[in-house]
Amino acid sequence: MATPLPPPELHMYHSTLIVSAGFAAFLALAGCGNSDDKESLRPDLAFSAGVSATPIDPAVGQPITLGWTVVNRGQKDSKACTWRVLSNGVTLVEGTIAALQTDQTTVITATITDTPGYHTYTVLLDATNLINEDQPSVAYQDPVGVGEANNSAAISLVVAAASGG
Ligand SMILES: [Ca+2]
Ligand SMILES: [Ca+2]
Repeated sequence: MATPLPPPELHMYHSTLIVSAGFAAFLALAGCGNSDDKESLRPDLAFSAGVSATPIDPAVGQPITLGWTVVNRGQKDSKACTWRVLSNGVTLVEGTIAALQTDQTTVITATITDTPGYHTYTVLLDATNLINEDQPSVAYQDPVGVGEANNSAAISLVVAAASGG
């Protein structure tokens, strides 16, 4: 017995679906969460410099603006994802990193206040790990860190107690 071929009308329908713009739109909408895993080129969000703070010597109650620049140094565009600022493992503030093309950057600022004392603020990129940034490509050379390992940076500040009194 020979193996029966699929019905010709089904085969034709399948081929038409693959090349249709409708299917491409469906992939873009429904496949955005996992499509990275199937490709060798991936985004890689990273800090293009460290985290800055203004002022660098804040007093208690004074707003502190943290700033950093995110670059997509991978070989594929990234979708929008989440950044967070943590102190002692607690999220102080979070926001959205816009979708970035390869080599595109975006500047992000976050304003916090804190109690007196020495504090370390850690900024996490792609904090919910929405984007697969592991770089399987052999050709990918990274002098700083690879993929998921370069998604955090920190700054430490001393917040002064209220003066006088
Ligand atoms: Ca990264
Ligand atoms: Ca990630």
